[in-house]
Amino acid sequence: MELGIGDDKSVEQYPYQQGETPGMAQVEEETEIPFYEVHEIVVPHLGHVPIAKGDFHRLPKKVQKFIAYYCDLLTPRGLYICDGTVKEADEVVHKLLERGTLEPLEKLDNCFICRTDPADVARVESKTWISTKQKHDTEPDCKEGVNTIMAHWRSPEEAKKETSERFPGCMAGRMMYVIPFSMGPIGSPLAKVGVQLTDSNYVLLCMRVMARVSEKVWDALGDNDFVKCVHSMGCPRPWRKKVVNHWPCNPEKILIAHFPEERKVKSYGSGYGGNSLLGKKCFALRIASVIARDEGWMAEHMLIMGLTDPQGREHYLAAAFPSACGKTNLAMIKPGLPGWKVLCVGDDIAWMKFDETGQLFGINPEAGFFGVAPGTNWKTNPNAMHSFQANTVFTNIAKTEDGGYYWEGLEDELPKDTKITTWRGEPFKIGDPIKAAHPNSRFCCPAAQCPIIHPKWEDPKGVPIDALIFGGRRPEGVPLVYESFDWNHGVMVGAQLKSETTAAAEFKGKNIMHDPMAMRPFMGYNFGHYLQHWLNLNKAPNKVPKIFHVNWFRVDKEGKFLWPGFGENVRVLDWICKRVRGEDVAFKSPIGYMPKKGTINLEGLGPIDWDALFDLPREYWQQDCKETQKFLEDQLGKDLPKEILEECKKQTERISKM
Ligand code: GTP
Ligand code: SPV
Ligand code: MN
Repeated sequence: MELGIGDDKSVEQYPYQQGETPGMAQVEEETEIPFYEVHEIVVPHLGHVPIAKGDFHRLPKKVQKFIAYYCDLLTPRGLYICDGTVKEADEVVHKLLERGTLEPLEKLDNCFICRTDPADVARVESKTWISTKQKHDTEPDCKEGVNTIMAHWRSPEEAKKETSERFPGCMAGRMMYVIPFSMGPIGSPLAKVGVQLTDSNYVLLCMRVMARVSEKVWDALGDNDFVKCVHSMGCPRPWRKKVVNHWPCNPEKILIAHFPEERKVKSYGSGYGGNSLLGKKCFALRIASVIARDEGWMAEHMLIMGLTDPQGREHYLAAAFPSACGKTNLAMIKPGLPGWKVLCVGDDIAWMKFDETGQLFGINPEAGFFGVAPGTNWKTNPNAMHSFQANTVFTNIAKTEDGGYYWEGLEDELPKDTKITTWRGEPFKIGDPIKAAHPNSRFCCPAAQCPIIHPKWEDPKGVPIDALIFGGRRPEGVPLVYESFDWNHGVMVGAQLKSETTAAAEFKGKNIMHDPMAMRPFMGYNFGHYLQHWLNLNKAPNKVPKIFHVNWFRVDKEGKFLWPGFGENVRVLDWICKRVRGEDVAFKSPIGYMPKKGTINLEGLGPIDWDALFDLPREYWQQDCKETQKFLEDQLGKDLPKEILEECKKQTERISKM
């Protein structure tokens, strides 16, 4: 039989309906399964799963067992062991173009648009959960009647029930792709290996960009353990539901399940971003945060950048902002001040560890950017624009008649009469009242294409982190920047992080939501234990960095941003670097050290209302402190570290004296 990687013809040979595969429940994942013949895996109870590509017997034994188990359970029509090469990507692209899943962007080099089923456009937080033997390992001891907003727990029994309603037979008639990947430079002491099984070749294309997919991963792995990632679109053949946009998915049954004790992720029903590129949020944050706790390091939702001032002094900063709050933008800003240089190490996730001298080092575990498209233009983020002119997969953006990209934010960079097709395929002209691109449309491009990628971005040791920054979208009350008094206060500042909701998840409307440490959707374990882990890091010989809070999004009475943002944010980073060097540019306020008037360089900016940017409305902060403390007490109950409660009380006290 010819095994095309995307052909739809071989359906009849796979008569099993979902859940009907005979006998599969009798096979345990870790049992020894006999293998013979080079080109077939023989799985008891199923028969032969032909191999379309790759040498199964070359794989580490643990990987062979993992694959064999899931071949048996998921019943794919063939196995495709990926090597991560350009040739492989070209082959997959060709198939996806043929099928209509991808459309070329003729104006660019090797760039494509994918339009998903409009029912599958963002992370689905309500279907994302974590299963551990003990509930308390995942969920804090909330106050009675309160539900946790952080990690959501399922018992092993419930998890088993929910996964076994979905996974058996779910790849019938589809190819199973085996993706070996490294989060972090292959072989770095800070890197970790994962293997993802998926029935989506779009996911394969994006994984190849976002993680390091290569045969070298097998050698780096050897006989060690790896993070097991299983992903299916949940549309076994024959599939009798309507497929929209050549994007088979199963939105009613979406499930993103994490098993940190087994270092495993199982994702079903969605092909979008954080739901399906399992190396990203699922592994590099949820599973990795657990590994980090066990091994004494940190897995955080942070960008990393190197900032060099006109005197040639370089500082490395790591910043945690919730989804769609400006990480990608800040990570690669074009500084609005002459003589400054920004180099990007990572735009979304940081893995950080104190070395034996006590210096914190960080790596970017990813290899690409999965960035928000709307709002990105040659003015706001030219470095991102340069990064996605080639070898990029765009998802849910609009297309111009001449084969270019379009989204909200590019109005001024194209002729007004440009003919555009929206992400839903409708005709569109600039100024029309509908949105051309989905608000969560994304570009997925290699980080190496960023013109300001840091020469050390793949340094196996990482880069030395000098400061940690938290921030969110806070339209009122919160100043442009302040510095925490010390580590414990800084951890409290992170724990009280809030932001307006965004399009990156399924929430509707704009509300201010708590997003502690920018980790609310990405926590892998008990949030109280996580805060304690942070607090515990402040011990000899560790030299903990200073912690700051920024807010680019404060508005005036008309709702206009008070701060120009983007490249001008370097002026705030300049102040932060001064503080890192211990310069006397701050005064003590009730919420932390704030800039002395005039110590942020505003030269050439035009009118800036300093007083409005730094005002601390007393009532607002009284209310905020009360609300924050209640939030933490409700959410964490007995798990609220006493140091954090203490910091809340001290802050309330300081504010009452304002
Ligand atoms: P995720 O990738 O979802 O985690 O988002 P992110 O944190 O990387 O956010 P990103 O940099 O993509 O920015 C999200 C949106 O915020 C975009 O529409 C940006 O144009 C806008 N934005 C980013 N930085 C600024 C800023 O300094 N000021 C203002 N006003 N908007 C900004
Ligand atoms: C986010 O939502 O924070 C993202 C997009 O970066 S996703 O990868 O879908 O999680
Ligand atoms: Mn981003």
